Amino acid sequence: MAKSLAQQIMDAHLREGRCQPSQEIGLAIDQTLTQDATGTLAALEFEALDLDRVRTQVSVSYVDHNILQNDFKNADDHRFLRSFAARYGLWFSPPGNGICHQLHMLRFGRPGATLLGSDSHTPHGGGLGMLAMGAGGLDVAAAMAGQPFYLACPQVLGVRLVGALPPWVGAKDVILEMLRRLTVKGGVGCILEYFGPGVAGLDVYQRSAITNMGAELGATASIFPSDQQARAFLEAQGRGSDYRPLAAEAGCTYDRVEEVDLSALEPLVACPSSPDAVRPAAELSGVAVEQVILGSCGGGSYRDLMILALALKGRHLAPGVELSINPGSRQALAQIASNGALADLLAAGVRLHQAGCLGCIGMSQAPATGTASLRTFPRNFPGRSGTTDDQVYLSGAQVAAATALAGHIADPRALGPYPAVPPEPALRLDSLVPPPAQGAGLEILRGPNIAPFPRLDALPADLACTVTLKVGDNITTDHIMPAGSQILPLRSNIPAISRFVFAGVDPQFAAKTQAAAPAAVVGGENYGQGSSREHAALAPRYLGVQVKIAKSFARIHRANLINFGVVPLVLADPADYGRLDEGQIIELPGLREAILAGREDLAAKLEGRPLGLRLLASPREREILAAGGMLNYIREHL
Ligand code: MIC
Ligand code: SF4
Repeated sequence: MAKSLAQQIMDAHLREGRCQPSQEIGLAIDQTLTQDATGTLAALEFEALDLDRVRTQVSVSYVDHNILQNDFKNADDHRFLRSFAARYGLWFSPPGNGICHQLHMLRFGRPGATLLGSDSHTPHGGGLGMLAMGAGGLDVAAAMAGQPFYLACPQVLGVRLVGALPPWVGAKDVILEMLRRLTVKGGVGCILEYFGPGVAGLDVYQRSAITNMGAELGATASIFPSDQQARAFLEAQGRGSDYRPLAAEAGCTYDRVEEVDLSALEPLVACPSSPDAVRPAAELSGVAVEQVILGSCGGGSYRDLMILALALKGRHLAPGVELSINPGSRQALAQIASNGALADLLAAGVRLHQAGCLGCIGMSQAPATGTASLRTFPRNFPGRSGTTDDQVYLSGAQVAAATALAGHIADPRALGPYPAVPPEPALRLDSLVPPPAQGAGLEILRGPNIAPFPRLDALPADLACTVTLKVGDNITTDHIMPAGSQILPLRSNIPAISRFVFAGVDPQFAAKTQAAAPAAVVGGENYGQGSSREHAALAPRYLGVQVKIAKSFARIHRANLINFGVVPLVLADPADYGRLDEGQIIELPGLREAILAGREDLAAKLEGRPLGLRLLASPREREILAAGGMLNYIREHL
């Protein structure tokens, strides 16, 4: 049978299992990436595996999320990561170099390879024909140790692109259209594979802007074929020899096909506070905007910067509007400096920041109270900007330019002729530190911000948990474990960061849960969508959360829960959600035995009356749960 591109790459990397719907498979991982905010835990977890060196083709440790050195904490983390990389054979990318996803594609991306990253936007690399997936730090640490990456075999959803993008309509509008149609849970359990006659006209920067935000659909990965555009991109990076043509086999069929006519798209905007609340920019001209930011992994590429610069050339920002630029990479910044575009941007009145995540993860750039902010970022979850009750809109560079010039959300098609983006200057600039040939004996530098990893107990035979919080649908890991400049510096310190679990939802959560432990949290559909941060599983576990009950779970968060011994249970009858409330006791007698026996339906009781709870997990996952998490499981098996 003719195979899709995703299937070909999965087959070439299949180490365990059979690729059949919802069966667990183990895929060999060629490359890994970590970033500082998830990377310190991943590094501590890798150390716990007691190996001498990483066992991948390439592993890179990027510093891009927290680059505000307010005190020793952040600098400690960077120093730790640099010394860890040297000791264990990883490349190291220091702060200021750029955002992991942008830089990884520029320097290491290789069509047909597998990439696992401890960041949910790792699918960015799919723009270059890679099978690139996000995961929790522990799964990435295991991949660094040469272990396969385990996941439920995804379905492959074909996205057939036809036509060509009209003037002032960009790649972001393609993925916003997908979000409008499929919603933030429409891609769960799927790889989105783009194909069709519309693909050839999109360059790799446009493709990766689309695959990047496939994460917002909940998709496992998104992928484009590797063709002349991929060749041109790799040649521009001085890596033409990494090119390899790849595409779906002729006549392949997909589990489902969605068709997008690029010619019919218009400039789109995601409204507060979800990436799928999509509306045409033309309908939002009543929204006054005081802050515009161009940047992030999915919106700060050379191409994005050029579109903004060309649109702003010879014009000036509207009075009262602030337009900030967070370049995606040092290279992109150098490129617009070398071709004069940076001077046009500065003349138009923009504020220039260093390359990095910055405001996208609430590290500075918080908007003023009661004002709207429009950003080219991938996410606008409530409060993520750092301002409570924020109103964050998402768009591509075209709408961002028009909005900054107008002072309200504006349709860029009124800006006149659409300028063509010139080819990128051949400037390959970064400060990547290669791994030394030998790392043994090198010291790992640990400051006081690097707290030891907490020990977790094995699952008890029986459990009775108190529900300490009930939340609704589409709860994000930003709700569970917020980021921002107060909390992000604590990512290497679980006892300290755990005080902030659900801080924006219920400030009493940490104290209540510790007092009531063992505890349970109840959620609705798509619980734990968004970021890959394993802190959203580990920190609640540290407080005493043993069970999470939801109508459904997002992929990465579910895997993280299992990795830290929190049992992810789904309601057999979603209507039972209405019966659950804070303060109730859920009894799970014989839980451990039931889990190990492979039972799906568990005999639970809510306040003495039966409650249908279901555990959908592979035999491997069940053993991990019984052991109290993956590190215990690995220790038991060594
Ligand atoms: C995000 O965009 O939410 C983040 C911050 O990059 C996260 C990673 C993290 O929380 O450190 C992600 O996407 O996984
Ligand atoms: Fe960084 Fe934002 Fe991209 Fe996450 S989505 S990696 S915070 S730029």
